[in-house]
Amino acid sequence: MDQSADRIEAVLKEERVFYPSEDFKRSALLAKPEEYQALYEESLRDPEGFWGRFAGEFHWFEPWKKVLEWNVPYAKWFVGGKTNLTYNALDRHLASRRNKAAIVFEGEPGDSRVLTYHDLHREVSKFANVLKGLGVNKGDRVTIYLPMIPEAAIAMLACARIGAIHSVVFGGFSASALAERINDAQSAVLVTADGGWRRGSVVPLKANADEALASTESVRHVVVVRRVGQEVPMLPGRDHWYHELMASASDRCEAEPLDSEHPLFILYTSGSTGKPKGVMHTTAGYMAYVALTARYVFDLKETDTYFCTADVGWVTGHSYVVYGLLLNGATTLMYEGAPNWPDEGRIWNIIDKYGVSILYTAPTAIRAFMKWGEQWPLKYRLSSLRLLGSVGEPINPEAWLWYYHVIGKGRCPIVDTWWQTETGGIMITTLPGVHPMKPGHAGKPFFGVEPDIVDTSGKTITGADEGGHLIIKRPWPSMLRTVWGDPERYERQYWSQYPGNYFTGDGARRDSDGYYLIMGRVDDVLNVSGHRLGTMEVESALVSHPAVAEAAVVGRPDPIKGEGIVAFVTLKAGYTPSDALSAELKAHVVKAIGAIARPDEIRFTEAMPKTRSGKIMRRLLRQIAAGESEIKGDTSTLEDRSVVERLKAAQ
Ligand code: 6R9
Repeated sequence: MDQSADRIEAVLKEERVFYPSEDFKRSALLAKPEEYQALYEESLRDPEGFWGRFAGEFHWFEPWKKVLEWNVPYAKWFVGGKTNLTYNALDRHLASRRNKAAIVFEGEPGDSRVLTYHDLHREVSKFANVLKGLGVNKGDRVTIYLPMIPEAAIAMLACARIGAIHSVVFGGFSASALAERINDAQSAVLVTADGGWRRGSVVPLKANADEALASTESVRHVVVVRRVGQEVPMLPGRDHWYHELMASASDRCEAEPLDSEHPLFILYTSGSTGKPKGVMHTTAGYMAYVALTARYVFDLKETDTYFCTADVGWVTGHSYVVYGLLLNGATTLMYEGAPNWPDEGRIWNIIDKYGVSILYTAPTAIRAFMKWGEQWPLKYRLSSLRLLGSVGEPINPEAWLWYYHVIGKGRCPIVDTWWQTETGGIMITTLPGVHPMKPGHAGKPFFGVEPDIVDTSGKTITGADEGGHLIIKRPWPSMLRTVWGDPERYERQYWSQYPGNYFTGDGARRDSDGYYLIMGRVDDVLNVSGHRLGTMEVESALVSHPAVAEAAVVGRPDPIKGEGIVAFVTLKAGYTPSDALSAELKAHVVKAIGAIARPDEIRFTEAMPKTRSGKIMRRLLRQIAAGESEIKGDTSTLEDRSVVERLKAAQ
């Protein structure tokens, strides 16, 4: 197989199409385009019938009276119903899956635990009683600041069991970011750990928590999980060891019947302004949507072992490490640490060790794997894999093809899933047994999702392959309900630009087959001499050059062209920056896309400023590219500040 020819061709034309194998289709839950089409059409024609039918699979304490009530921009799903997400994710499975693995855990140091549905049900019930014992009531907020350990899922589920609202804060966030989120949610309880493992060192979670708590007032109790075994100060009366509280907690706690629209969680995400938004999701609609998407997008089978590398601190971890999988009675694998610890083969080692059948990861990770080299995955047995997924950012065809060939060995379909914290679940993707795949294209809308591409006046763009704003034209069950404590921001941010439609903030194009290609955040779309150009398209071109490991392209104000293109580039080992290489890369982009995409400047850098979830912070690069001396806006999600300092110093 000639991969490099694949790559170049895909970037130049993006016309290659890959089909799911007959083997995959034979056992797929959905394998016929007509089936998808019929279900999709039904979901738009009769959303109440469609969603009512699927939600009917769940246990309800009281049936709903109406499937959907839509008062723009406020939706209520399964109005009047009472249910409990954990009843459906745990209790419901005890009869048939009691001793099936619910969570398989691999710690960074190599320790391992398996929790069956029976175990998880018991632990969640106990921790729910612990929370009650600490005075947590229905509707109270609980902040969870934990490593990727089973207790994170247990704490989330325990909240959901009693109707407390969890706010998970990624363990990589700093004390001040944690404090800001605790204050915004006014959390009554904080669940944390003595620390977590990351590249062999301890992340001092309890120390960060203590620092955060110095500037918060709402937290009455702190529960501390012992993970790393380090001495940490415990404040009498406020701080409690998890294992001590659990030792005396009853393992019986009935799931609380909750209104369909009872808040389930708040999750903070960066917006265009400095202050993170508390995206709020509710119970029943979220439950129905994440369960159905997990089932069909990942083609879940009883025998699957599913591994998503996202942290529970992000929405992907909420919906597709924990909730969507457990609702389907599946086995979900949690890994605590870094993908390159103790070496660059760790992810492949885990897949081999547990016989993982579905892998869901992010393009940024895939590009890191590429950079580390094929020798790592080649060392392990990956034959258990049958399906691959990608999420979080546009995947460049080169990474897609590497994933497909080197990891999937050309056997495994790839689902490139577009969605957002705000959407709760996957919105645009191919279904693995149904749709041909086009590298770089996310694909088709999921059931119940009606996207459109519009120009800034809100008019539908009908031409194929013409860029515009991606909007969603009707409510779907797992859409955010509000921004916590700021309904005005909710209305302004998502519903004011195209009244009656949800504005995603992303740019996209639709091809003649109805496949969506996500171009990136609208603020990442360049307008060069009146031509619309996705930063990602230029980046794809750059990374298809053998010297380039990663590229981030931003616009820079230009008096003549409107915007000029600055490309930040990291090189693969063995290459050094030079004027000649810079010229070569520019020519390479021109060859891949056209002269309009020629970067005005290539800036070589050793590292990109990234969020802790691995997204390149282009907002910062734009400011650096524009030569601004002060970096403005929220930098609390930045993984390594020194990267920005070095980039500025290199001006
Ligand atoms: C799930 C998640 C949302 C933003 C979104 C878009 C980008 C996510 C993508 C993708 C292209 C995909 N994004 N998935 N872009 N293709 N498959 O990542 O949520 O952290 O809120 O980010 O990520 O720009 O608007 P979140």
